[in-house]
Amino acid sequence: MISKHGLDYDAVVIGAGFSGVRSLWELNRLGLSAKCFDAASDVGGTWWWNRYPGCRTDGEAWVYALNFLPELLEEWDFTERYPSQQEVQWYLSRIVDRYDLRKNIEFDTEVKSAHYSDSSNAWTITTTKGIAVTCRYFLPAMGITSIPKRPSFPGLQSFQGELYQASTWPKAESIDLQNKRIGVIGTGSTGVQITTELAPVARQLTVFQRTPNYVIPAQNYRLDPQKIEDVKKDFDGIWHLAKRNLAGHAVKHSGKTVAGVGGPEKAQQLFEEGWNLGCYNFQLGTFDDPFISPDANKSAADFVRGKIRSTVRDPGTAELLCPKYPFGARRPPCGDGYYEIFNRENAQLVDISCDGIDIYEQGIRTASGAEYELDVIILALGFDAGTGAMNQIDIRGSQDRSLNESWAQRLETFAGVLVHGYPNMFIVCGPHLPAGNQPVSLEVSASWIGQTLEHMENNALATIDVFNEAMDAWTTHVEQVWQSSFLAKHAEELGSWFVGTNIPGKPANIMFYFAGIGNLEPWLVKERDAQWPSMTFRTDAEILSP
Ligand code: NA7
Repeated sequence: MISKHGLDYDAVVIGAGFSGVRSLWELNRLGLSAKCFDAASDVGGTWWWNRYPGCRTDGEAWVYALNFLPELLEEWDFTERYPSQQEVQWYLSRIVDRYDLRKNIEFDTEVKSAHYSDSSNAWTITTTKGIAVTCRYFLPAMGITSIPKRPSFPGLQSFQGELYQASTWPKAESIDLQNKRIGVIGTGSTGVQITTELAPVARQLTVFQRTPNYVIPAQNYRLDPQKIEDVKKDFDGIWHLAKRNLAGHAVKHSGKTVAGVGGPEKAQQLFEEGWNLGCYNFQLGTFDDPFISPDANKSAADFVRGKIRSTVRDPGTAELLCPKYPFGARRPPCGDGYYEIFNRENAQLVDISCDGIDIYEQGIRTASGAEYELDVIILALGFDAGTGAMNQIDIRGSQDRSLNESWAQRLETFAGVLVHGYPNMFIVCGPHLPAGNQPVSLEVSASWIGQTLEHMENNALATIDVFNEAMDAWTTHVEQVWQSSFLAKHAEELGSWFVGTNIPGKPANIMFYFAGIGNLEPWLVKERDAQWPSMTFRTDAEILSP
């Protein structure tokens, strides 16, 4: 397809994960020519890279999906409540083939820079392979967890066994971890999934824990035909619920407070019910106030700590696994059978909260001198989340302004989609979208981007830029929502990736919107319905004669 605007393409998308695929479909719908670059060798984005043992979603299958056409529902066929990495990657592959989008994607190609030219109103996108293409619309769709945190352990290169980083797990089928002495560094969602999966196959599994987390059972199960039919019948209802849930999950907020249910015994019973339903039912569906009221939070935290103590037989290990900070100040991982692992003969927990580690030829050594001989080390260190992927690219907007430098001062967007001074750049999935289940959030951002592009194309508008005041108003709102939570200061101190402080030297900035899609969507809908009053548009003629 030829660019309508005399450039190489009408649009360039970076990333072929959920948001990139969704954007390509939208661009196709509008009859715009598009090119998508992805560093991976196939579609999936984070679901292509994170092929570590045990990787699966912690969002339920019915909302970990795309939902822009009725046939997607008809053909929806996940097999588990929380789909595995392979299933999610296959799902996206099938969608790409279904809508003939593969031809638009250039795999194994990393984007190096994206520069906007004021005089030609074009973005030039260059790749590390030396490709340079021009386009009118630039759509970063790189998601929030694409850049792995780099390990900086002394001696890392000297290790003579097998070394894997979870988020760049090799594609080789031949990795055999059976009966090996495995060390896992990291106890976030990734580390929890790896630990649970590998404990039964390892000869010895050693988990190096710097900070304990509140791990909530996922309560995963296989989907039987009846469940699948129920989901398909109520798909709209499920998505309606997810859009109103603070974290984009199909869980109804209960309207109950811990103090208001008639005493601690009743509260305990409700926590237990949430625990048995799993993951976000416990976190978001049991009570409305654990993330608002310190007392309610303590009740939730005590409940989980009680579960840890009653599950883990060795009291010393149980205490090490009990977080001392408030529930939710870091993202609680979901995983079935995690705490039970520490009752196994072949599993041990090593507390490194006060003890640095280094890596030597045979394994891991703590600063206090203890040595752990290992055949395999797995790093599950997390991500440079939110802004990491965009900061890795040299993005320059109007007047050569660097996005990296702008965001180092303050992370600013309008509704997570536009940034003042970066005309025609539409972020599909990046910082400032609601925290939580990304497929639901990006459905909102991608369809709004499509509507805005349609408006521009239909009205011969060449550029869009958001007013600085509008961007400031949204950013201030995101910051105020975050600061109004008593969890904010704990998260910053704990080095949470919510604020970027898990990455040494990264300035603290709230990366996500904590008031949910139900509050984000009206900002975008109002904007569209009022004909984009917070945006300035220019025609081609205005660009040629400024
Ligand atoms: P997380 O949740 O950021 O967890 C990373 C883990 O790695 C965490 O336990 C960290 O300990 C640990 N870590 C990081 N650096 C070090 C060093 N230098 N030494 C020891 N331990 C370290 O990342 P995940 O990948 O598990 O999950 C991220 C999200 O991605 C997840 O919620 C899904 O949405 C997908 P710390 O806590 O910093 O002490």
